[in-house]
Amino acid sequence: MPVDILVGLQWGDEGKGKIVDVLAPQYDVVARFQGGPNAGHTLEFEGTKHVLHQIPSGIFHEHITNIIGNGVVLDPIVFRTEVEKLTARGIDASRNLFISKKAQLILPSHKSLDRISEEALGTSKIGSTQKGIGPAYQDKIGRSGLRVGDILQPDFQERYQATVEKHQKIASFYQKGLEIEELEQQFFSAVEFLRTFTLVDSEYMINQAIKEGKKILAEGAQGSLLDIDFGTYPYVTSSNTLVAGACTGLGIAPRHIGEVYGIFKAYCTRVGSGPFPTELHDEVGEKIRQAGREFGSTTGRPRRCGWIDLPTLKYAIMLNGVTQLNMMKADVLDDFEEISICTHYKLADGTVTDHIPHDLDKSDITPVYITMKGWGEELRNYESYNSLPKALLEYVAYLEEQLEVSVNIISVGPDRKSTLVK
Ligand code: 2SA
Ligand code: MG
Repeated sequence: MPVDILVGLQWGDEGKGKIVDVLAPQYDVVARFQGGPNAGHTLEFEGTKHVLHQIPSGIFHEHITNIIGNGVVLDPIVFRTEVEKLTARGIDASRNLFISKKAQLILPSHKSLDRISEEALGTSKIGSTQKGIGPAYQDKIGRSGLRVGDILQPDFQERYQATVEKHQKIASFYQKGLEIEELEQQFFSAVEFLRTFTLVDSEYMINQAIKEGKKILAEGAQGSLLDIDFGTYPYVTSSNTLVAGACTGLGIAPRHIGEVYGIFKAYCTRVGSGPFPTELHDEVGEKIRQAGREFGSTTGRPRRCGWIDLPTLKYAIMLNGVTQLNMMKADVLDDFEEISICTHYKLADGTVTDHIPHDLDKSDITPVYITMKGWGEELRNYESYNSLPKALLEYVAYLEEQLEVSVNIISVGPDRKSTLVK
């Protein structure tokens, strides 16, 4: 049985958590392959809102095996809080959650270094979530990271100390001290808590599941334009958010990949710094932010808002090999007379292109738009895809023609039932 992969096609917050939740019941396994507590997957059902950061979105279904893969950076303190929040809602995460021994640990000093290095960048800061993601992946690639499996070793404490000493030196390079005293105690108590979970060689587990014909869904975090290689570098996260990341982040061979779900919003948002060609700095942007409740689920930061951007969407679809598209939050545009779509970029020298310049962060580009009529009515109560207002179906048909992939799901509201399938 092939492994299906779900990825965000923009800068994160496309509504991946909601789609995973809708798709989850069909799967036996849901796995996270990259990122860590910088993710915030919001699921809404039965009138309550749940935000998951590191735990896969299949956790609400008892029959699903949830795996935190080797490509993830795991913060034990955040993990503990997440598990406890689930427990308070009557969900025992330990029954169906497995964690790779090869996942990297985020230490309190990584979080401190994240803050210190962002501060040092001043106005050119990345706008990171300050969860320690960058420093933890630096240690992974620098071959000095501590992994989840290390907590089972007798020398864990010593290795921890040696790592913190190294981090201390980095901090002093910035003429700062690490601020970790308060967190250290919490960290070690959370590590004890983590030990009570099932730590596994998840690559064996996943490949065994493939062999047994189990249905597996790999759940991406952040978005394609935040990918360390292909995103809007340096304003990116520190992992491969693309489909390729699922291969290395779980130990899946490319030939096992099946369906690739590409999730995007009917408009576009971004948190943190970095280029965003279609960003709206006016009241239209503000209207989208309010209607879409566009505030970060991890940090609460207001998200930057703008129109949909076809050049970046085409790029993300190409890099991921998307087989079907899911369009989220269409209802946010209910109240707009006209909707704009960026089809191309006009470069400083007058060239019109739909390719993404490698130096998007420095280039002076002007989006080229077409406009379409809005539907001007509330979508929330629609119950079937084909009965949706004509103007919306025309908008979607235009996207399908340009993107050359079918839009199989349109989401018209936050609830599970507002997810309309073609
Ligand atoms: P980091 O913390 O090192 O990964 O930050 C690097 C850049 O990546 C962006 N980033 C995100 N963008 C959108 N959503 C993310 N997750 C949270 C959510 C965000 C939140 O799902 O709501 O609550 O603010 C996410 N994670 C990382 C980040 O803004 C930097 O631009
Ligand atoms: Mg999010």
